[in-house]
Amino acid sequence: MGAAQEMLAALLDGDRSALARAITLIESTREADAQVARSLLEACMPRSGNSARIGITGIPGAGKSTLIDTLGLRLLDHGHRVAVLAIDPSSARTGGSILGDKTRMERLAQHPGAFIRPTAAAGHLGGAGRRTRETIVLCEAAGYDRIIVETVGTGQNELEADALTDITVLLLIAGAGDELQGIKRGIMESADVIAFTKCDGEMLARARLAQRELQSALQLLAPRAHGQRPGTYLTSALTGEGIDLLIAEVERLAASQTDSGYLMQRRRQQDLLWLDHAVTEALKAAFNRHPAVAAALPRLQKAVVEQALSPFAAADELLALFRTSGEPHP
Ligand SMILES: Nc1nc2c(ncn2[C@@H]2O[C@H](COP(=O)(O)OP(=O)(O)OP(=O)(O)O)[C@@H](O)[C@H]2O)c(=O)[nH]1
Ligand SMILES: [Mg+2]
Repeated sequence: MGAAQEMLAALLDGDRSALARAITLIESTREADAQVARSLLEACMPRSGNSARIGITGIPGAGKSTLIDTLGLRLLDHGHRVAVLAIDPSSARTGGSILGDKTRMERLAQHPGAFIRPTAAAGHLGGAGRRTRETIVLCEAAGYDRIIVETVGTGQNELEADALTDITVLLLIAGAGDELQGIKRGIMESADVIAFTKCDGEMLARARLAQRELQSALQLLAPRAHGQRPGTYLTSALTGEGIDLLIAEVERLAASQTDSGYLMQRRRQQDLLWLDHAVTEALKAAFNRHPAVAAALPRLQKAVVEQALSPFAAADELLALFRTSGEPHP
């Protein structure tokens, strides 16, 4: 049995370190790893799809990781296996300082039924991890049935999280400023559940008020595709306030999405999106390694910078080179 087969067998057996190694392989940008990564993914596909995929989003410091720690432990108590994929937007800049997320989920990280994987957003458009979609598949094949994806809501990547998960939970801090938190149509419309965080101490009264305001604002929005407006919750990871209610709502939504057939429909729609992503990515990669393109690029970049050529004309020239010479099959 080859090393890849062994890794796959261990992964399917629920071995966390095999899962971690498999994800590293999937995330690898080395061309030599691509083939193995692909067959690993294909082998896991038929064993995936059986989890509830839950997106947790909110501005930096909203309390996402801390809430996930508490939430995750409850889900483990209910007999679930929990995987957390925390997408760290800072790592693209800092080169991967992800200890913050590890420490904020300390209790969960120590639990044998949980798996936590911080991933770098690494310049991927939309802010989700470059391989989060594939990572979800591997986690499900490894037996995790509650997948939590933590993303920072910067106003752009909620849609990306929406394309990865079944249910989006938007976290808000009461009184932190609506504009700042992206309380606009886009983010509101992609939320299935909205929870105020840190509802303890002095915050509780303020949060009650904010909840009432939010509920009337939500009446003005169109309901989501499955015909519901998001429920609003007051939670505290510190005191445990509202956590059980929040979990009950997420579980209720997951069950109703499955029963109504909405989940199937949504996931097939997501598959089409990912097909599109995969094609775009493969084309870009083929373009980048195309010898004639690579040879002409410095000259054309220089011409654009010197304003001798428009960016569009330069792109036309590169694409013409890509189409007419070199690799017959991109
Ligand atoms: N009082 C109180 N503080 C909280 C609660 N949850 C989180 N915090 C604090 O809020 C701060 C941010 O919490 P995180 O869980 O790291 O927030 P985050 O949204 O994951 O942050 P990023 O990952 O950096 O975007 C920390 O100092 C937490 O201790 C809570 O329920 N009550
Ligand atoms: Mg966090």
